[in-house]
Amino acid sequence: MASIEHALAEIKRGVDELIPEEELIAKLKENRPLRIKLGADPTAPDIHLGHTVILNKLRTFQELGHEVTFLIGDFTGMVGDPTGKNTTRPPLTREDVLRNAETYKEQVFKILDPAKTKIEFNSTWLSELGAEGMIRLAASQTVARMLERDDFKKRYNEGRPIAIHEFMYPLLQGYDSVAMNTDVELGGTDQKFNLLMGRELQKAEGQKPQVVLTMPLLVGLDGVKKMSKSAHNYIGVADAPTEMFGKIMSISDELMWNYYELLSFRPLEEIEQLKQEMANGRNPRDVKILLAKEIIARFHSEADADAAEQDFINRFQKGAMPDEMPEFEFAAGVAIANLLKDADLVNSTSDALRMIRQGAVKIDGEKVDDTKLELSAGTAVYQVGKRKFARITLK
Ligand code: TYR
Repeated sequence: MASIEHALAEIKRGVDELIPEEELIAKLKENRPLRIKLGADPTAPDIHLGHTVILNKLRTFQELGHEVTFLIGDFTGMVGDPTGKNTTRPPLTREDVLRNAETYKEQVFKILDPAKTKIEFNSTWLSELGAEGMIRLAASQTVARMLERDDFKKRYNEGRPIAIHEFMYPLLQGYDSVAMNTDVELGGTDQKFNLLMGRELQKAEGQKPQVVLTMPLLVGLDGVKKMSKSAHNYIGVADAPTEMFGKIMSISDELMWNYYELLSFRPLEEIEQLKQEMANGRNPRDVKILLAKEIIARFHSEADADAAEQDFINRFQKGAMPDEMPEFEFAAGVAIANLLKDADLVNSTSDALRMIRQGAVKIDGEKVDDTKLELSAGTAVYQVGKRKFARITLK
C-alpha cells in the first residue's frame, strides 16, 4: 500500500471537508483496505463532468487499494432525498429505479474499475428493516435535530409542508452505513447532514463512526455558476469528442487548473510540473489541449482525442481564434441575422444575410449556409470574416 502521506495528499486533493481528518489518518494507519461508500439514488441520470468529480475521488481510493462500494439507492430513491429541495420530491416507481440503475452502472464504469467495484442495492437491508426497525431508527433522533438542517428549517419557517417520511431519509442513508460498516462515505457538499447522520447511527450501534468526505460542486464553463444542464454551461459525458474539445478549449486558464485538480487523473506532481512549465513560458493553450485530450480519451478513445485535436486545428487554423473575445447572452429563438447584429459582428441584418450567403459566417468553425438557421441553446463561438469573433450563449 502507498505511503500514508502520499495517500492522504491524493485523498485531500480538491476536497471540501474531511470530518475529521485525524480519524482518517488513524484508519489509514490500520493498514487494511478501508470500506468506502458512495451512494446514488437512481433518478434519471444525464451525467455531466460535474457528477464525475466524486467518482474520480472514489477511483483514487480504489487505486490506493481500498474497497469501494457503489451503492444504488433503490430503496431510498423511492423515498426521495429532501436535500436542497423546497418541495417534497415525487417518489420514483420501482421500474424507474431499475431502469435508471442500469444507465448509472454503464456511466460509472467509465471511471471506476469494474473488477474492483462492488455494486450493492440498499433495498437488500432496508426492506428487511420492517416497520419495527424503522420505528427503532426514528426513535434514535429528535425532531429538533432534524429541524437544525437548513432546508428543513427554511421550509418549516416558511410554512411549507414537510412530510414525515422526509425525516426518514437521512436515517435510512445513515443506516446504510451501519449495514455496510462503512469507514469513509463520500458525497457532495450538500450531503453533509445525511453523511453525519451515518456517524451518529454507527456510534449508537457501537461501530467506529465513518469519516465524512465532501467534494465541491464543479464550476461550469462560464467560470461562475455551478455546472448544470439548466445553466447551459456543462460538458456531458456523452458529448461528441469535437464538442468536448471545443468546450474545454474555451475555459479560462484559472478554471483549467481547477479542472486539472478535480477532473484529471494525473498525479499532483505532474500537475505541479505543468504549472511550472507554464510559468516558464509554455503556451496555456497546449496545457489545455492535454486536458481536453485526457477527458476525451476517457469517455471516447485515444483515437477520438487525436481526431478532435486535428479537427480543432483545421477549423481554427492554429492561432486564428483569439483567446479573448466579447461575450453575449441572448434568449434562444433569436434569428441568426439579428444575433449577428446584436453581437456587433455585422452592421445590419441585411449585412448579416449577405455575409451568410457569401459563406463568411461560421459557428464553432463550421460554415453557416442557411439564412434561417435555427440556433440551439448553448455556448458557441460565432465568427464573421477572418477577424470578428464573439462567444455567444443562448438560453
Ligand atoms: N442521498 C444521496 C443523493 O441523493 C444518495 C444516497 C443514498 C447516498 C443512500 C448514500 C446512501 O446510503 O445523492
